[in-house]
Amino acid sequence: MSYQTRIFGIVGLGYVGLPLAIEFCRRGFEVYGIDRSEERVKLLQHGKSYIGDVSDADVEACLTSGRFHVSTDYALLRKAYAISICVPTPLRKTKDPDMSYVVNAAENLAKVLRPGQLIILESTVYPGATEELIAPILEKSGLKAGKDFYLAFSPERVDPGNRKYKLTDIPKVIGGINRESTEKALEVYSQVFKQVIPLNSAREAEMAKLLENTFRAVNIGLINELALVARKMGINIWNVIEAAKTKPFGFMAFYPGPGLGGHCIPIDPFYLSWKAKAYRADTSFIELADKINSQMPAYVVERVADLLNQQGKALKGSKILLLGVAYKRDVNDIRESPALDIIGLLLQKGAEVSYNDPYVPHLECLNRKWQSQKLNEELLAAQDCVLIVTDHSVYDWEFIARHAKLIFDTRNATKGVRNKYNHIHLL
Ligand code: SAJ
Repeated sequence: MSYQTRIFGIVGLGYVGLPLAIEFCRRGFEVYGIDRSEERVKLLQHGKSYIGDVSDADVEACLTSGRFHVSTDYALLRKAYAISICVPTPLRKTKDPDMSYVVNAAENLAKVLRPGQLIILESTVYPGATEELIAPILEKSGLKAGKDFYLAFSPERVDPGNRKYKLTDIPKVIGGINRESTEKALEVYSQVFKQVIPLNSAREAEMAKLLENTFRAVNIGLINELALVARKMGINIWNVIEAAKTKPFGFMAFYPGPGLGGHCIPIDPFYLSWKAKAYRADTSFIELADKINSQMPAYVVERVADLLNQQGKALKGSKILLLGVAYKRDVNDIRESPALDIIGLLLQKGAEVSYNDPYVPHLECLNRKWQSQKLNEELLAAQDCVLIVTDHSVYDWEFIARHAKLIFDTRNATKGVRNKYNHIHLL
């Protein structure tokens, strides 16, 4: 590789872009990271990370190498050979894709694009977005996509908090808008990722990502529905899942929960269903899974109300402590967390709500500022119901079970201690 191809650019230094920047820098690339947030740029320039999976030392080491440059100015990207776009692709309130961040990045890139550069979109988008939306924007530079510059899609597969798989251990799928674009992207990414998987088009790569995450959303919806069915039948769904898991093939365990949180799973399937509508194609599984998953917070509140009712208590005026507000175990991210819906519903019914989450010291939601309460005997004993929403590994379930009067466990977190207590109830 000649020198200039060892210069890598990244637009968007969030939970996807920053780890990618660090990895490329570690591999000896000169890295130019662009973010629109002055604050983030300043933090990085001072060797500070704001992403859980990236330490200050990681950032410091890259800065010390002299090969890590961070700025808000896209002009620096003129020096880069390959440039990865890692900006958010959320949903609008109407559950339609919000492509504004990607469009903004592409428009800024078009102003600095040079012949021979390679652009790789990593943000999750609908099938066809790279070719139909991004390529024309970049061609405002006067350069032709696939000929004067190269363009590919490579889905981000960052799994926040996952200690088992390092970023570069996770195979990297790549699809270019033409063969040459795929080959150029493979050449670059194969220097950093252990395994790169070339596909025939950007659309295949876009669709692969949506399949991965729609698969999860639909299966989580399935197990949530079966959890409600099993409960009506007086069957412990958690034991049933453990039994089904003993089958060494043809089964993958999913678990019921309080709802579907995070920045991927509740969102990505709607990029697919939105585009499918343009082809008059049905995506009823996506809609159905969303309907079931979205109803889980209300179901949880209904169960808590029933449990209190059995003690002659109304939800109104009862003290409810949520354990965990993050969207999943051992992360500090509250995006789309079902805990927020549960808090809103409990407040609507007049409950006195508080929370503890060691990963989320404070929370702003429902026009209120909340602090994570110190988890001790007094706090637990004072509750009419302790509601386990996120089963962080740090929780001492024996201690919690011993001091709480009533527990509703939406994660089967108390499986190791439940047999000693009869005040613990399961989703
Ligand atoms: N959830 C359940 N039951 C399950 C699994 C998850 O209720 O059996 C809930 C979680 O509590 C959470 C939501 O679903 O609220 C999403 O959980 P997730 O395990 O899918 O975690 P995410 O959102 O961090 O998904 C990411 C995805 N990674 C990328 O998009 C790059 C996903 O593809 C990964 O498979 C997933 O991490 C993972 O395996 O951890």
